[in-house]
Amino acid sequence: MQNPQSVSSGALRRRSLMAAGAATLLAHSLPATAQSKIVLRISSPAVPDDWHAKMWTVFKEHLDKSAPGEFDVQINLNASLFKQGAEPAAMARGNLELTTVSAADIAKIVPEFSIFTAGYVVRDPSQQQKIFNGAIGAELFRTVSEKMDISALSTCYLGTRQLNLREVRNVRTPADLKGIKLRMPGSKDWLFLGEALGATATPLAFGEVYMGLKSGTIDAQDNPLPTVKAAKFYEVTKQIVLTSHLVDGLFIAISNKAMQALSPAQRSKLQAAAQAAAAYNNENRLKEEAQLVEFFKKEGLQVSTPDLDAFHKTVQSAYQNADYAKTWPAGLLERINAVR
Ligand code: KDO
Repeated sequence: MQNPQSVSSGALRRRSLMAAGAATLLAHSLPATAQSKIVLRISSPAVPDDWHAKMWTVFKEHLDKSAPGEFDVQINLNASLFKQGAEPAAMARGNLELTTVSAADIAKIVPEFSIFTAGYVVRDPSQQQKIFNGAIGAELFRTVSEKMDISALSTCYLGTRQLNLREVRNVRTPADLKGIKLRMPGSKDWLFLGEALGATATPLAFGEVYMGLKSGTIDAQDNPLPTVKAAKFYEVTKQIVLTSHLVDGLFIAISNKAMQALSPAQRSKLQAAAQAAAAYNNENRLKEEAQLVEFFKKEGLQVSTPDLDAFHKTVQSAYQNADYAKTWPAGLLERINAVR
């Protein structure tokens, strides 16, 4: 009988080769769920109740149906995996596969994208979809892919940004916001917008806004109405001023490395899932946005409409007079305006 301790190294190699072969055979005969799946890690600062958070479940379910057992979609909300704005860098390092990237995040690396962070440029959600699903989007997303190594899969309407104040104030024109500490997300494009609106822009991460409003370290924040509801900012504020200063969007994006690892069939399934997720977000958000003024009034908030001409003029001239607009490619603003 052979002493197990004295097996030759050749025999050991043969045994481990046989074991590896058996494992491969087993893997091919096992149901797909037991095999290793392609992990898709998603990170978003969105709160679970917001449409651009819920849409990730639509994405996951869509993929589970079209490619059963092929993907392991991991949804991380509330900035629990990466902090807001850190997602593109995490994707570049290979630590994250998917996220929703904002125009401001893109503009940090692709300066011409900052045109979409400027107040009163995009007119409405339908124009926004046409811009990004048309020739302008195709050109800009090519540059984004080259410079950021990520691919935009679909465009989500985040909503139209409005001002939301802790205390009621008579806001007719940007001058009435003088001295107001307006929280903005923490990058230069956002801060420029806050200042252009007439306020004192203060950077703060999304996850800290509720407490900032509650404690009074900030006087106001800006976000689309569905987010004001989902993140419960209405609980700690008394007024909404309908400035409609930014028709905001987010792009579902995947790292090129993750995309390239997929088969052509998997790529098209992923693309379809991202389209379905964005469509779910867009439809529900638009519907809810149209109903929310009534909701906030019932919650006791004052909802007012300022002198929109004054806001348009002041904000637009702030951009024209700044060096800022010089980073926008010649003719891009005119091309955007021509999209109907
Ligand atoms: C925000 O921080 O106000 C903002 O609305 C900015 C967006 O670009 C996006 O990051 C969004 O937060 C988050 O998805 C949370 O809703």
